[in-house]
Amino acid sequence: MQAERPWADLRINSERLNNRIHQLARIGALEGGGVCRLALSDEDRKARDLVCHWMKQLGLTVSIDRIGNVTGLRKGKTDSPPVMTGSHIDTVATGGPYDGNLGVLAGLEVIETLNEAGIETIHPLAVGYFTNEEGARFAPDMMGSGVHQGALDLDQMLAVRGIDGKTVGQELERIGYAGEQPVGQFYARRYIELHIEQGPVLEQRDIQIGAVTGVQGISWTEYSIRGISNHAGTTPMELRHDAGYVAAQIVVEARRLARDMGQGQVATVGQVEMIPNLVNVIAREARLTVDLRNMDEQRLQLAEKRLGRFIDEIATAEQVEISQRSLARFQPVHFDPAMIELVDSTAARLGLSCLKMPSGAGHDAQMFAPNCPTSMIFVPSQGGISHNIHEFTATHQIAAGANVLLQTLLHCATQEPD
Ligand code: HGY
Ligand code: MN
Ligand code: MN
Repeated sequence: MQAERPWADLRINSERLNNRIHQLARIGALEGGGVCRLALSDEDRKARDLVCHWMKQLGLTVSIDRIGNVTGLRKGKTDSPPVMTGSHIDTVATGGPYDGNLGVLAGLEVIETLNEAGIETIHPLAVGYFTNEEGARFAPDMMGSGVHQGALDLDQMLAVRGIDGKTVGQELERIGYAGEQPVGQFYARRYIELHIEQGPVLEQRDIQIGAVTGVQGISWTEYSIRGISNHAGTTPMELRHDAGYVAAQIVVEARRLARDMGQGQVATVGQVEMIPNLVNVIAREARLTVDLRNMDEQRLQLAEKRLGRFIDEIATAEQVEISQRSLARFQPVHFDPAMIELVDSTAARLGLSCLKMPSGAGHDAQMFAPNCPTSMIFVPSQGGISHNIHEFTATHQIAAGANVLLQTLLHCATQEPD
């Protein structure tokens, strides 16, 4: 039986949370605004050091595992598996101050609020930040949390070579975050993550909180196209084997395919490079990435199949060679119904409007979902934009989300042991 909630009126300190968000955002700050803090970069190291410093200031026991995930643990009356929250502090190269960072810092704000109120919970609480959630420098994304929860293999991930040629293992050593803690053995009693929505839904519907029902499936593939470079002026069109032209065809087809399929199918070509990339040379090679996503696994597989067929056809027509490499492949994830209800009812109790909704973006929470009751709390993104230096969520919206996080974590951490 859930005892009365003596802490029902407890609230976070919004100003303190915002100060931390802006202090952390100064690490990797870009000239015109926004943040560039690629995983395992020097900026990531500085941010890691600062968050570890805050964790220690709050009396948390800090541990670092073998892929650099960092966990701050707050003791409870029992030493049962902790109720956990967290997210990531690495960003894409043109990121904002809230993606990932909000979830980690709101977790610390919850801890500080509980410390100030002198509240001891039955179950321990943990706040974590996970290595390389973005996957922008080293694919796949959700790498650290995937290893943490046993979904990805440690040695394989340490060997991953990034877009600049360095491996994850080398960079972890270089920045001093190759920890001792084993991976794949940390089980949380519950996992709840606060994150910006990064899409337009909450703002368009004027809703304050999202109770996240799951995460769509993700398929990242890199295509390497090999044609024949030749003179731009002397080579008749019918004699060309133009890798650049084939790459462009794939870009157009990815968009066309997604629009044709509808039902939530999305497709993105975010990276294209041509070699030798010169104005008067027919491209000998081209390399591009395709990101396909869908909440339905069957439809995601259909999109992969249709794109694959198209690519085979144009390779034959242009007489080029195309090889491919999977960079990430995660199935859609459904969160725990009771945890979704808890987020929804907590928002209602705080007088906040709430919408149950899936996540278009990948998150560390999806790696916990197979192992423990998990859900997420969304707050609106202004203009629905993210992975963009103009990413913005207002202070009052952040406070609303952090208070829902506070109350859901307290609910879970003060439940009588099963
Ligand atoms: O790609 C994603 O969905 C996340 O930002 N890593
Ligand atoms: Mn994120
Ligand atoms: Mn992101």
